[in-house]
Order: sequence, then structure tokens, then C-alpha cells
Amino acid sequence: MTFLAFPPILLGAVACNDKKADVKPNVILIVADDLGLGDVSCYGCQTIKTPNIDSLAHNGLMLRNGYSTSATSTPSRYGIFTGVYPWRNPEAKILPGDAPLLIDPQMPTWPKMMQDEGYATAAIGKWHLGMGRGETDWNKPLEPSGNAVGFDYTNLIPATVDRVPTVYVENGLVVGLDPNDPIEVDYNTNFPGEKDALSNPELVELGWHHGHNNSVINGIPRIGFMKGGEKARWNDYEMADYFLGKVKSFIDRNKNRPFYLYYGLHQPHVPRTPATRFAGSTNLGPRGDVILEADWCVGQVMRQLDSLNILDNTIVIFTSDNGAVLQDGYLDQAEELAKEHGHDPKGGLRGGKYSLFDGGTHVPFIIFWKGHIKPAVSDAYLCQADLYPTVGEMLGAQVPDSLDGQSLPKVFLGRDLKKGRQHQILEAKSKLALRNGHYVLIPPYVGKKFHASGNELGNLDHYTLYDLSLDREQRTDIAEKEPELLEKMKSLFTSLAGDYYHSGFEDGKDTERK
Ligand code: NG6
Ligand code: CA
Repeated sequence: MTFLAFPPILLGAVACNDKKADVKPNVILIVADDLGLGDVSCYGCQTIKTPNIDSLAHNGLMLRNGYSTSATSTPSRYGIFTGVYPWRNPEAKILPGDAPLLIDPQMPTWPKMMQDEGYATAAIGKWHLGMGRGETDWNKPLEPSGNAVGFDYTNLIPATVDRVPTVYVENGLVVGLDPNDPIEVDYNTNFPGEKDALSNPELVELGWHHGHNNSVINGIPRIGFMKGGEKARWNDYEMADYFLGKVKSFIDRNKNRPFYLYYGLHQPHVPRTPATRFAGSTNLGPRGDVILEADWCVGQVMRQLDSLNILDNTIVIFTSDNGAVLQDGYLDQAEELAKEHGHDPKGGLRGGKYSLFDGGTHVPFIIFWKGHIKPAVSDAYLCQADLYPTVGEMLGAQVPDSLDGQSLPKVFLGRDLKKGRQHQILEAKSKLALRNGHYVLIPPYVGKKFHASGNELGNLDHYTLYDLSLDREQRTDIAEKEPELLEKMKSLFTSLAGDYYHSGFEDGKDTERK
């Protein structure tokens, strides 16, 4: 198949979606973890350079209004793969490492749709969507695993790098498990006789700031207790190379057929553990170093696609699961060094990870497709939940009409650079807000104003209204000045999400699943 520059091939399928698309481009979705707009040089970061992500942006579509569905990982990834707002599912909260599979295997998903379209599919890297049925026995095949939601091949971190078990799970099996050294996991109490960060602080090489004081693995104290599985435990400093290796072999194995690959980068989430060759590569400490490591991984994937001659047949989407955070539980100098060198990972936005303010969900979002998407900066509004129905329509695939994600191929292909979706319900720690056009409405919530990370949560005791077109930083509440607009926004919020709104959420237990 040869391609002309920017032919209207996919729009043929768009105009008439009962017709199958003539081509099946590969789709690679790269999702970084806690990467903020201000962490990437193409979005204005001056303190570090991210040349490979920049190259995607400069040669593709760089969205300036790209959003995740949620300000934390589990719900955000749920939104990407199901196209459904995560707050509709009360279990879609930050999951512990032993949580059961969150996505019901009966649910339609983006990867399942790709399988139905004849794609080879894989999920590699950070998962955080649970696996098994609960009360997990890590020594047996985990059923259902990530494979049950549409991935032919999976190689995953069960939850986060700071949560146990610290093992890779490949197609539902713990990698490198010695049956004579079984794994046990408990999120409430330690196993008799086992050490942890509180009982044996001398084991701790990376100090903890809040949380993160249970089992100590590789000198790093984690969330949750784990026993056994010594040989299966990952090496934090080799994780980037491990997953990149899996990504490259999947691409290589499938170079001659359409493939769909989800690559969940674990950077720059805590604990930040760059490979030796990246340690000290920035003046921002480990957080900066792992961003360069992640950028390098992106470059390696692009180089491979180029050398296999499949670059112009591969759509590469790059984004982040939620906004930025500096101090997320370890003493890694992220906050101090950012301050010293003037690094603002939020790129001027208010809030950050965990926040209902824009810094929670307004994320880097780039779509690259050589020869098909003209390089452009887009102001059109696109949410990650839109990817599933949009790619579905472009392929002429079956997509349920009940999704919250919208099919926006013109935005995706850079033919609408202005408008995109009209509104979205934003979610942060089970709390909801409304963005409609360039206005944001945040309803009142009880609870503390700041997260332990220092990020502002957006818990205010009255309705607040912001005009992002004049006030990107959400500093000026226009609710009182604009009573009509306020009423309009309130009634839209009620019609879209009223049944799910409760002002009484306390931060903590009921917003994370234990
Ligand atoms: C929080 C952790 C934080 C991080 C987050 C999940 C504490 C005190 N904080 O509970 O460090 O792991 O969960 O982040 O334990 S996410 O990006 O995967 O949503
Ligand atoms: Ca995250």
C-alpha cells in the first residue's frame, strides 16, 4: 500500500461509516504517568529538553486543549479504554496492587474493537486497572487478566511502581516466579516476622515523605506488604529498558500486519529511578532524569518504526494519564530542585494531579501520522475518551452509541483546529466539574484544600466559575459577576452528571480503593 501526502482516505470512511476503511494503520498509544504540560519542551518547558516528544509535536498535531477524563491514573485509563466516564463506575478509583480487574470483560473496549478489526493488540507497561477476581493468588495464572479486555499480549506493572507486588505480569503470569518462593501480598498488615520501613528504617535508601512506608524493596519503601517472590521482583532502574524491549519485540513480530499497542510509560511517577545512564542528566534530580529517559524511549520507538519502513502507516498518540505532581511521597528533591531552577511542571495551570482545577486533567496530547496529519498546533478540544470512538469511526468499526467519548475524526486528523467537543465532565478523586466551551464550573465540595503533595484540590465551599480564554490560571472566579452564565452552567452540570454529584466527599478513604 502506498500513501500520498494527506489523502482524504479516512474521511471516506468518516462520511459513510458503514463502509470499511481502505487502510488499517497501526495505532500506538503512549501514555506517560503524571507528566505535566510544563514538563515537555514543545509545550513551553525551558528547563529540560524533550527532543523526541517535541519531534512528534512538530511533525504532527499538538493539541493545546487535550484532556484526560480524570486527574488520577486508574480512572483516566478506564476512560481511555472504555470511552466511558470513569465516575459512572464507583470502583474506578486509585487501585491497590491486589485489586480485581476493573473493566468488566463483557464491556466493549477500544482494544477489543481493534481485535475485531483484525489488529494484533498489546498492552505493555503501567496498567493500574486491576487483574484477577480479588483475593489474588499471585502464584497461579491471574484470571481474568489484562488480556480479557482485548489485549492479545500483556506485560504489565499490576498497579504503580510504588505499590506491591513489584513484579511484571505477562499474560496473567508473574514473570520469573520461583514456585518454591511464593508471593504473598497484603495491603493492611505485614506478614509475621517480615520487615518494613517503619520497623527497619535502616533498609530505606529512598526516604518517604507521606505514605510509602510498608515493605522495602530494592531499598525503596512501597505501599502495601509483600513477601516472597525474590527472584521475580523487578529492578526499578532497568524498568524502562525492560518495557522498551517488550515494545520493540511486539512491533517487530507484527510489522507485517496491523497492530494496536498501548505503551504505558511508568515515568515520571514515583519512585523516580532513572537508568544509570540518565542519572544526573538534568539539574532537576531524578524527576527530570526520568522524563529524559521516557523521551528517549519515545525516540527509540520512532526510530524502530522508521527502520521497519512503517512510519507512514502508524499513528502515534502521545499523552499523559493526569497532570503533574512534584512531591508525591518520596524525598527525591523534585520540589526543591524545581523551585531552584524555575521548573513549573504544570505549565502555569492551577492545581495539578488530584485536582479539579485544570492542572489535573489538561495534559500533553499529540497525534502523529506521517504523511496523513499535517503538522499543526490545534486549539480544538479533545478528551482521551474520544480516541476509541474516533478511531472506530475512521476504521468503519462497530462502536456503541452509549459512550461518553465522541467521535471527532476531523479533530484527530487536524482538519478542525478550533472547536472539537463542546463540553466534558472532569473528575478528580471522585469529584466532578464541568468544562463547557472555555468556561469551567467547579461545584462546592467539603474536604481539605490541599493534597499531601501540596497540589490544590479544588475543594471550595461555593460554586466557582472560570473563563479559561481570559484566565488560563483560574485565578478569577466570575460566578458572582455572571449569574446567568452560572445558572446555565449549573443546569448543564446537573443534566450531565447531577446524579453523581455529592458535595460531601472527604479526601482519603472513600476516594481511593483500599
Ligand atoms: C496515592 C499515592 C501516590 C500515588 C497515587 C497514585 C500515597 C500517600 N500516595 O495514594 O504516591 O501512588 O496514589 O498515582 O500513598 S496515580 O498516578 O497512579 O494515580
Ligand atoms: Ca498518573
